[in-house]
Amino acid sequence: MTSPITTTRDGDVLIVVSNNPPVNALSAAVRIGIDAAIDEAAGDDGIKAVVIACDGQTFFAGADITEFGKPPVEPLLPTLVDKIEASEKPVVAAIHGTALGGGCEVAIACHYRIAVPSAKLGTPEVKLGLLPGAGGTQRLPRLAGVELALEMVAKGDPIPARKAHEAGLVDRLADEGALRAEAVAFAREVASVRPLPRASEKQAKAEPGVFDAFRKTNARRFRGFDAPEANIACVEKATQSPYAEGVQFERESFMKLMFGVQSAAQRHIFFAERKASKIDDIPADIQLRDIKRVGVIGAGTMGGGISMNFLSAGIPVTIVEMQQEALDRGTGVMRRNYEASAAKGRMKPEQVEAAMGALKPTLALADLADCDLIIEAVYENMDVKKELFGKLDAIAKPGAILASNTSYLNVDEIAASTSRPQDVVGMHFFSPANVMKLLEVVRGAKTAPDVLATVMKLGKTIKKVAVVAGVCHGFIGNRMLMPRQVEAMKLLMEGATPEQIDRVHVEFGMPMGPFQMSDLAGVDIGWHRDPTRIESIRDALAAEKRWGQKTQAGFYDYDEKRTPSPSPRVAEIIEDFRKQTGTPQHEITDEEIVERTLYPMVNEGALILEEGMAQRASDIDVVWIYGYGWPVYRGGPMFWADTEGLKKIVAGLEKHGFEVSTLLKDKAEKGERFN
Ligand code: T1G
Repeated sequence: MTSPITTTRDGDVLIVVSNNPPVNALSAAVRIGIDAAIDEAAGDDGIKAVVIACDGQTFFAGADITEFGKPPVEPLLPTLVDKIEASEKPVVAAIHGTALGGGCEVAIACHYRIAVPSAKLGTPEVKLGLLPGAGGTQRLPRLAGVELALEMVAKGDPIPARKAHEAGLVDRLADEGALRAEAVAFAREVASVRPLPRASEKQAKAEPGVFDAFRKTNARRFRGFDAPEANIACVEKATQSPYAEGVQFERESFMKLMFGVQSAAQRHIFFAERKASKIDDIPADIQLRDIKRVGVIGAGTMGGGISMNFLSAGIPVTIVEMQQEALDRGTGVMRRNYEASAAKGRMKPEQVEAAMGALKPTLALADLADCDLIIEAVYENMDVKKELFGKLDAIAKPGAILASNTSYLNVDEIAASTSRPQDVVGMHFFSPANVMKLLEVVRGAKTAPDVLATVMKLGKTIKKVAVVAGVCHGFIGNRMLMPRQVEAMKLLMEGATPEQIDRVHVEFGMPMGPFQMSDLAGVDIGWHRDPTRIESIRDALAAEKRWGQKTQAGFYDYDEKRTPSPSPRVAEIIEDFRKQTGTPQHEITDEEIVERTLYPMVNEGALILEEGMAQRASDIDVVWIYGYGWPVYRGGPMFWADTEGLKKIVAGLEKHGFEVSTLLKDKAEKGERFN
């Protein structure tokens, strides 16, 4: 098999190039090739310097994650990077694209680094539940300083080459398109400079208290995760010990994380997110429809947020409202959102103008006639949606895709109100639509393959994580939310408090519990709006305008800063219902709350798989990570069930009288996993 590494000579400079698509992952073959090239340089007096570069979209984007868990193949990356640094001839890294993880570690083991301005350097291992395991936590603080090293390894976000250059992580910036030539010239320039600059020989100095201050500042962000603290401890070690000791500590810390559940969960989600974009029964090279202009109906919170996704991706939008006042309000909110992003430095002012300039507000539905995709975000009522789609059928051009943003209604029924059901699909955005990454793409019975593939690809274009869902009540996410909410209400009736149930969920790692979520979304959502009809605790709250945060009272009381506190009035309402219904009370443990609110979600997920409403268990995990904030270090409901053990899940469900799905029971009996 040909090596992905080739070497060529440019005079006295050896150029080592990796061609290992798609991201030049540092596979065994790449490592072996680089190792041989370093030997070649060492053994040839005619070679005075070395350049390491990559073909394709990027410099090495990290260790090859697909090799994790397999028998290691020499040379391991830590060995290789030390060998590069130990070279007696200068080695120059020529960086384009994203030098990430092991790729960044190769770069900082080189004596010099030259990069194009569009390049980025990063150590995202923490996002995989890991840490840079090839000397990165020891070289980075020595090369770029402790503060920047902490930001890079503990948060995992890449930095632009210019910032790296300012920090001394990159020695020189090259012109875009001239990287290879400038790298060779640079190598020739430094060929005889001695001593060779070796990061591991530098000192990493820290201001007193810098580590604890960093921990304190980021405590909320790191809550529940193992890897951030492990990264911080390694950088701290780099300021206290020589490189050899520090890298040993790093290695031990890396192995502990690698074999822990959290990293397995986070690596699972890394691949699951990418797998979700694939549609099993549609060829990847299917001809897609061209989406040049998008129409959005409704300029409310959802319609405005949906529109921003396309405008930010450079796709013009025609947005329709029924009243001028609502249209103006909606477009005003969009502008304010963009301006807020610009104020935070996330956008340039000219980008705000470009986005708003590509927006065409109108009161006329007929103005959607030139749109290639029309998304409705109107009132969540089947009759309203069917009437609207009937009108769209007459207005939209042939081949236009008609999408509903419904969060649980039957897309087939909506499609049937048109003469083109093959062009109808669901696009369920999560609120706020311009922020939440999840997009459930609901495949109708008659949705054409190219329509589905087009919308899934468009999801990636607008930086969403798109997941295919089947037509069922609530699709994937909301369908699994329902049993959780039903059981949470039952637990209230039987003796638990909203605070206890929410605490269990927050301690589990959720951003908030069921009742905090209700108060945020609105206790009155789906309420029949008749204050005299009180058939549940929720009706009683809604009847007293305890609609949640928006009325400073819901399941909790809220102060002007929306800080929640337990509500004596809610306790009374719950007590009244317990008495009225004569519900038997019992001491409810945290474990029972987990078994009765989280296990039924797994059961519903299994039913979703049984019915073919999701393509794969990992898609369900992706939905809950990106749509509801399930802690990524637990890998999603189905991955978590695997780690709990399906037998334990089945036993817990049966203990509480739930009917266990066939698929879940079968897998438990056979000792199988969902993922
Ligand atoms: N190893 C193996 N495959 C990888 C990979 C990697 N590091 N990175 C990406 N892929 C695959 C990915 O699964 C997909 O496959 C295809 O490449 C395109 O990826 C010792 C231990 C580089 C910014 O965490 O962030 O180094 O679905 O769709 O949008 O200290 O990929 O086509 O079959 O994401 O252009 C650290 C992870 C590893 C970087 C490109 N590195 N990758 O984004 O393409 S651990 C990372 C990314 C490590 C050392 C430690 C992104 C990207 P398929 P893509 P993209």
